[in-house]
Amino acid sequence: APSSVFAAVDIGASSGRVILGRLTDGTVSLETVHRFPNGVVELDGGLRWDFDSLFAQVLTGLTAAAKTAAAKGETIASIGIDTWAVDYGLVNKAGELTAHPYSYRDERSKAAVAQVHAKIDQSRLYATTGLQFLAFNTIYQLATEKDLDGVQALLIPDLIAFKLTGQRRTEATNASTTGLFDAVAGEWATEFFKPLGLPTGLFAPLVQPGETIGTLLPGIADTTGLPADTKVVAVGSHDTASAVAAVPATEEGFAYISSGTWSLVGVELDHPVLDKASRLANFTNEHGVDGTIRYLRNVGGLWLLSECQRTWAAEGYALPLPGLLESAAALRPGGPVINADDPAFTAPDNMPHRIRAAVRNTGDVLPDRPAAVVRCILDSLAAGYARTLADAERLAGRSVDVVHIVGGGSQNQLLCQLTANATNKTVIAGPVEATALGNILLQARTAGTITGGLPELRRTARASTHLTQYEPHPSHAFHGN
Ligand code: ADP
Ligand code: LRH
Repeated sequence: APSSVFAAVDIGASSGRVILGRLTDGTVSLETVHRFPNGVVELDGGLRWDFDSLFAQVLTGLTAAAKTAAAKGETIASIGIDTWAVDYGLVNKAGELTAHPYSYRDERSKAAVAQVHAKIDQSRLYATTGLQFLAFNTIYQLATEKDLDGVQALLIPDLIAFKLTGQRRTEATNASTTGLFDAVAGEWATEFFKPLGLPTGLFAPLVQPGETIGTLLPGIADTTGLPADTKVVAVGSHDTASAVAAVPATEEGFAYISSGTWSLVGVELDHPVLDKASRLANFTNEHGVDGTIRYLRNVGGLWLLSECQRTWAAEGYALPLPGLLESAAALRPGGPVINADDPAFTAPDNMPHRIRAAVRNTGDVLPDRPAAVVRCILDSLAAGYARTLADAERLAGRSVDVVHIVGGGSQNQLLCQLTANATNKTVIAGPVEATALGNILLQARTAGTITGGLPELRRTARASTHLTQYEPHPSHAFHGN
C-alpha cells in the first residue's frame, strides 16, 4: 500500500489542477483530482485574476482530494502550492484583499518603468537582483500602486497559503522574481525599498521550500473535509522552480525548457551570473530549490498558439490542437520566423493579426492559413530556444549535452523535433506535469518519505515518467504527431 499521499495545488496562467501524488518503491504516481481553466479577466478597468473564483477552485480541488484519499484509506500528509510568478494581491490588516489582483498582462506597469529606473539605475538593479528585465516584474507593478500604507503584498501562492492557514509568508523562489530580492544574499534587497517609496514591511517574512507554513484554518478544514492538522508546506511556489526541480536529468550538462504559457529556457547554476554581458542578454538569476540558481531567460511561449486558437474560435473556427499541429507538421521547413518574446504579444488581442504583422516587418509574408501561422509560431519558438541555449552556454561558461523539455509543451511532438533540429542537440520530453511533480517531491522530502538532494529528486522524477527522445534531423521535414 502507498505509504504517503501529498496534494499539489498547481495553477498556471492557462489552467490549474489539484493533483495527488503517491510514493511507492521510489516512484511517484500522480492522480489529477480536479482541473480548471484559468485566464485573465477584464475587471474594474484592468486585466486581473478573479481570485475569488480561483480560490473556490482550490477548495473544490482540495475537497476532491480529501474524498479520493479517504476512499482509499489514506491521509493527506501535506499540501503544497505553486503558481505563476510576479503577481500579488494586497491584503489589509483584517486580511481582506483590497482589490482583485492585477495580471502581469495588464499594461499599466509599462509606464512605471522609466520612473523606477530614474530612482535606481537599471544596471544597479541587475547587479543586485540579477533579474531579467520584463516590464511586468513586481517592482514595476508596485510602482503603480497609489497607497501601500497598512497593506501587505502577498504573491499569488502566498495569498492562497494565507487563505488556507492564516499565516503570512513569502516563499523565497517566487520572491526572487519580484525585482526586490538580492540574488546573492537570498534576502530582500532592503536598500531598494526606501528610494522606491515601498514600506519595509510590504512583504511577509521569507520562508524556504521545505519549511512548514502552517495548518488549515478550522473553516477550511470544515469546507474541504481535510483534517485540521493538515500541513501546508512551502515548495518551490514559483511554478518554474518546481518544474526545474523535477527535470528528469541524470546528466551533468543538461539544460531545460519549461514549456507552457511561457518558455523558460536555461541551466541550473550554484551561483548567480550578474555581469554586464548577462544583463545585456537579459538573463535571469531566479532562486531554485536547495539554494540553486535558475539561470534562464523567459522566451515567448505557447500563449501565442492558444491565443490564436482563441481568436479563430471567436471568428467561428474552433480548431483543435491535434489537427492544427498535424497540418503545421506537413509544411516545409524554412518558413518565416519572428521574435516570439516581443512584448507586443503579451496582452490578449488578435494574435494571428499581430503575428502576420511581425512577419511583414521582417520583409516576409505569411500565408493566410492557420497551419502556416502555427508553423511560424513553432519555428520561432524553436529558433528562440536555440539562441537562448547558446547564450546560456556562453554566459555561464557551460556546455549543454541534453535539453529537457517539461510541461504541457512537452506533448507537442512537432515543437520538440523542431527544437532538436534548431539546437542540434538531443531533446528529452517529459514529464507533462513537471511542476506538480516537483511540488510533490519537495513535500515528500519534507515528510522524510524520500531523502537526498536534487539529483535524488530528479532520479525519482525520471523513474516516475515516460520520456520521449528526439534527435536532430536538420534537413528533414517532420512527419508525425
Ligand atoms: P501553464 O502551466 O503555463 O498554464 P501548461 O504547462 O499547462 O501551461 O501548458 C499548456 C500548453 O500545453 C497549451 O497551451 C498547449 O499548447 C500545450 N498542450 C497541452 N496539451 C497538449 C497536447 N495534447 N499536445 C500538444 N500540446 C499540448
Ligand atoms: C510561468 C511563469 C514564468 C514567469 C511568468 C510570469 O508560469 O511563472 O516563470 O516569468 O510565469
